[in-house]
Amino acid sequence: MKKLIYALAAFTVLSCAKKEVTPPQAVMPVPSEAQLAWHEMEQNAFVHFTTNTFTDKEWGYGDEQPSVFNPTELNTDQWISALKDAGFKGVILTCKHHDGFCLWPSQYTEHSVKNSPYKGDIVKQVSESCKKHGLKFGIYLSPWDRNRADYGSPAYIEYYRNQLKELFHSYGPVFEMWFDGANGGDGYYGGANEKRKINGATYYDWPATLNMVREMEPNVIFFSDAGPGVRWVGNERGIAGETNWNSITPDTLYAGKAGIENLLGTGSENGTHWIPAEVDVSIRPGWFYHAKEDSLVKTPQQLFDIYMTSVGRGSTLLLNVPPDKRGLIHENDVQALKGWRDLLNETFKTNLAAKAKATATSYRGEADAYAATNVTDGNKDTYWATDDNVTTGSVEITFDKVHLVNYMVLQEYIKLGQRVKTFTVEAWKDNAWQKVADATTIGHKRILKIDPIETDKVRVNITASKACPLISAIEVY
Ligand code: FUL
Repeated sequence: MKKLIYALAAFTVLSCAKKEVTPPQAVMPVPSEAQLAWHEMEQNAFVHFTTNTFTDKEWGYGDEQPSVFNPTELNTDQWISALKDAGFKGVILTCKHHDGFCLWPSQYTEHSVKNSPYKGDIVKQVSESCKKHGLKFGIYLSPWDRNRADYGSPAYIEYYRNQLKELFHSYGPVFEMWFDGANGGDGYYGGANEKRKINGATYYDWPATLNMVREMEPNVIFFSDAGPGVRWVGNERGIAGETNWNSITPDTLYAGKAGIENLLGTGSENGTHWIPAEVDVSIRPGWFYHAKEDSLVKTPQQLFDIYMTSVGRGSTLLLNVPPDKRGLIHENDVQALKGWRDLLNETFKTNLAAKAKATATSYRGEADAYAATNVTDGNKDTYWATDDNVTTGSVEITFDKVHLVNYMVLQEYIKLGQRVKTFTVEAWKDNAWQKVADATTIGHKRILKIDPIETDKVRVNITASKACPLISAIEVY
């Protein structure tokens, strides 16, 4: 009897061991924890505000008098609550734009709010409003400074770094730091009124500056054209590539400038570094407020389209909403943001796939941990996966009844790398599968608009993938 019990126990142990399925290996590169958090933010706001708001310019020359900066009703709570209501998770403020005027009373220059009629510390106010409303705070500090006499010399680099220290020590935590690559050459430069050329590759000594900032804020995400945290998407129209790899090989960005915008938009399938594209675009034609553009604020539908070509293509949107001369977000912009939010809420209200039946052509080791139901369970940390040697496969989702389908939302489990190269979507109609979409990458999120179709089941076919696909969510609207 004893022997039999031992044998049974051994059998149970063995069969359990057999069921243990190893998790998929990462496909490099993978995002850092901070980059993952950035992906999940999806929607951040940019705020452009300086003397330009009062002089009606886009690029101040640097000779503006601080006295022109005079917002009479400034209320950063009004900005941040309007942005929060629209769904933004973070805000990046132009603490200093190319004209050199500082929105905080920096001890290193007289060219700041401290010498303007408005005396207050706007960086402080914005960072505090962000804290109050639960949004993250980010900093834009223009490297190009058209006001400084020392711009172009080593002294300016020290000035720039001192300002970074002031900002990071006084207004953190800072989730993202924006390094703008623009440099138009000419400027006031303390009265020299001339053109100054710097060597962009060497003058700023970015590695040293980045290290200095990392010491103050280890998790900060650095934006620049080429990263290292996030890259520019290559245009200011709100459009990421339909194929959008989060990876890119930084050196190729500099190797040949031709076609660089396209490369930034699409990334490279075999890029060596995880540097996802950030989509920066303004709600108005300009980055700064101009009364003449009050009628040109993007409509809710235009903002929805931008959402589709940014968040819907696996990027994070950085939408600029500039305060006006009063120091308020203009009524037209607030209205447009509201209308946009309503459109998003309405479109993505009822996920027809939530808790729906899901089956797959195969799943990893036939283990529940990797079954198709993971794509409809509403948990982003679980995913459908195939065996290592299987790089194609389908997931079928069956609804309770026939529904009208307009949108598909897919998500990859990017923690282990971006994999999917191509996929199609089909809907069951008239007793046959009809192809409704044909697409390439997924990444953090892919949203597809499809021609409305009445159906009771849909199928996602992964047709090519760098390694076994890992799909964490499929939603249907
Ligand atoms: C550009 C700047 O020159 C614009 O003024 C704006 O700040 C935009 C976001 O980046 O490079």
